[in-house]
Amino acid sequence: MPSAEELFDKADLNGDGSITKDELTTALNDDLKTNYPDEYEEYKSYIPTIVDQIFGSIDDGDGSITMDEYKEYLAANCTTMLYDASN
Ligand SMILES: [Ca+2]
Repeated sequence: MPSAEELFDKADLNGDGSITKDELTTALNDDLKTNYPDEYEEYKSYIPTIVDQIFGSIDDGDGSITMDEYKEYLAANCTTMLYDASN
């Protein structure tokens, strides 16, 4: 199980410390092809929607996700998940 930081590094294709929509799209395509080769053709049409949802949740509006934004998102969502699980 890769850590959150490893996933971020994997998606940050040019290594500049932020993830653009193009980089996230490419990373999701690669991940889908590698892990779900049989479902890839079926699922790939959903990728733009997933990318838009992730950017809608994380991005502050500049079109790229930084490691700080990403960690804040994970931290906020972990808290929500723990809260939901404990109630
Ligand atoms: Ca980048």
